[in-house]
Amino acid sequence: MNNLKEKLYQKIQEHRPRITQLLEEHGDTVIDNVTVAQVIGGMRGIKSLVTDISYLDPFEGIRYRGFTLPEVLAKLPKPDRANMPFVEGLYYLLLTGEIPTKEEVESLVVDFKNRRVVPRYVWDVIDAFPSNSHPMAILSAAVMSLERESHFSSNYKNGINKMDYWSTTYEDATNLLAKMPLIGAYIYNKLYHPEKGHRYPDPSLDLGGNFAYMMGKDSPYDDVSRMYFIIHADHESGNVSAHTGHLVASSLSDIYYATSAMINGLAGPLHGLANQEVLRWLQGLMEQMKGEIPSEEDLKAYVWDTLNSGQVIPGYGHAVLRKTDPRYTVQREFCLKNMPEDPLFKYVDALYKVVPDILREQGKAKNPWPNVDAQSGVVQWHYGVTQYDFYTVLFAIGRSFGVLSNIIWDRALGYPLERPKSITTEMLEKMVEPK
Ligand code: CMX
Repeated sequence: MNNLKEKLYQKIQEHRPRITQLLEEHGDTVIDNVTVAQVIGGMRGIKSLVTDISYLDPFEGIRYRGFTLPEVLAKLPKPDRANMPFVEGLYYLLLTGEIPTKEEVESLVVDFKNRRVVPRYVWDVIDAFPSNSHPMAILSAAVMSLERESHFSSNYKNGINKMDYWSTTYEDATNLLAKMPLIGAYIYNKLYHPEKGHRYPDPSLDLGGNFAYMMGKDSPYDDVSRMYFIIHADHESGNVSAHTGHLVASSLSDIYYATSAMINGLAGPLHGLANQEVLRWLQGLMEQMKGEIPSEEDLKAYVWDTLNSGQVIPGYGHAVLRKTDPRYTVQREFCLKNMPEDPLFKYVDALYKVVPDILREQGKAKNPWPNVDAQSGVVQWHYGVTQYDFYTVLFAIGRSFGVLSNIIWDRALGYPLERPKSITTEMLEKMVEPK
């Protein structure tokens, strides 16, 4: 066993009795009530999932294993001359709850490199897609095609012990995570730069650095990639992508099925696709302005036009958050430091000053503040990734770290098949009838 796997095993052994004790001693204790509005309204806020990987406070935003994003970015070891940490180190933190030493991360970086060879048939699957396909559809299919590599599935057929499910799931998850950036870069080059061809990985580089290299991007795009993958990694368990991954894996489908499914959920415009929607919306504003700098009145009119035509303002609002998303703030700070004069960034910043008041005045959105997607595309655009259909692929690579860490722990703690109860509208009506 490698460093990380050994540490993880130790953590799993320590954690298992806590779940057993909760179930044996408090299995019938009520911890939440459910209202009609929650049942009809997408199960908002019902406490019905357990995860120790991350927790989302409505006012503070996400914490990974108890650490805020600025703490994660400050504490995790960084490659030499980089300003953002190793993504591999984040995986260590998500799985174990501990900040790794630089040596521990460097050994994990080597392990990731050894796992990143992508079988030829995956390139063939990608190449078979028409060039006007959405990159998320291609990514999902590419991940799915790897299913035949699953150690969990082949071991399950041979009657593996339940207590060891986590071990083969760890192998599958780490193998897939090491390959995902290569698959993402291949899709990017195939769709948008077919003339340049495929770049082979650089064996000297970490995951984020190699992704930038394979995308054909110079520094600081390596740091942009590290930052991007880290801040998108997890947002507790109830969001569509994380929940889909958990749900599918709960039937003991292997992580290739589960990851492909979570990618499909992320591809919706109310979730991961919002970052491409933001760019489309900003482009519309820029076209309307014909090169002129918009006044505050122009911006307000554009926002109201969007709302009055029955559309949402992309990049604003959130199902849980009730403040500005710290993932937005991390990227804003990056922009202020590295690209303060970028025209799109200036638009985003100017909109930040008018959108929250307008959403409050409209009175529908529970959270008028920006979420992660309001900034993400702007950073990518600045560094030449202007094909905004691709942005959700970057989100998916990052999100896989959280989803897969969760699934490994689900297997370790023996979480069962997910099976909530549904009822009919008539039953609901009867339940609320005055007695
Ligand atoms: N612009 C306009 N209206 C908005 C809005 C926005 N940005 N955010 C919410 N609303 C509206 C909703 O559409 C809803 O309207 P109806 O009552 O007519 O259906 C009402 O306000 C209440 O919604 P809510 O409870 O505040 O928000 P939800 O939990 O239902 O939805 C979200 C959350 C993110 C889907 C929603 O805020 C939205 O559509 N935002 C724009 C898309 C976006 O940025 N998505 C990215 C989310 C980030 C992530 O994936 O992590």
